[in-house]
Amino acid sequence: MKKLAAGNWKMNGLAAHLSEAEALAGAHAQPGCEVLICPPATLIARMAQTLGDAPIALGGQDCHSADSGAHTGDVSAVMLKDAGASYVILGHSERRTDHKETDAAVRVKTEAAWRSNLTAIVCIGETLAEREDGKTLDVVGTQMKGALPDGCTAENVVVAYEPVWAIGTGKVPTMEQIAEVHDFMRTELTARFGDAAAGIRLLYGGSVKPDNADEIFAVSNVDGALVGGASLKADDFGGIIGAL
Ligand code: G2H
Repeated sequence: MKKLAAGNWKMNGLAAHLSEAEALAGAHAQPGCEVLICPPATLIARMAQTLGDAPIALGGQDCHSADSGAHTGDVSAVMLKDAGASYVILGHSERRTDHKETDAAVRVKTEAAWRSNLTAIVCIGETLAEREDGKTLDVVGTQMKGALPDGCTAENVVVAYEPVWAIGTGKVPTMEQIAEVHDFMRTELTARFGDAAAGIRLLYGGSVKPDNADEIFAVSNVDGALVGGASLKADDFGGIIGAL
């Protein structure tokens, strides 16, 4: 399995920012792992040009469930593909909060991504209150059941565990807490998808930095990271890629 370092630029990135992607392309030469940048949709096509043949994949941060139509302000999976994307992040907790996205909505968006041959990175994770109530595995299991369609394979889906309380806060779960959830996720995937589950990559996301990437990547069933803030600077993201 190729490990994956995925950068989520969120709502950051103007044309001037393309130089960070260029710097990363110049520095990155890590066989055996895959590097992905998910910039704002406005930059995907230009970044595809900037990166040229560099071994860096591009992705969107959301897509609509329909392929086209009267949905002002939305972007479809077809459009992301057309712009040069091969991945799309779906169900990030910021979208669940800002746009009231449910697991059912994430599921139909995942199916839309598949119609366009995009790999869906489906995000799940508990809030602090849910963890303190001892409900973490219940929440994660429910989100996986609801958001993942039938037919998940190593090629069409990646699952990202992002505890909401660790996102952009600098707080990171203990390695035991990450292992507990990732082992549980693998077990759930195996129960539902059989042999295909072994190759589905499980990313950890939430305050991943160059100085904690080593220990996070050493945790069982962690197959890479979904990185927000630290993916905006080529040096930091390069450090995380180097730890894979
Ligand atoms: C979690 C993560 C990227 P950050 O949202 O998806 O962001 O690394 O800034 O916590």
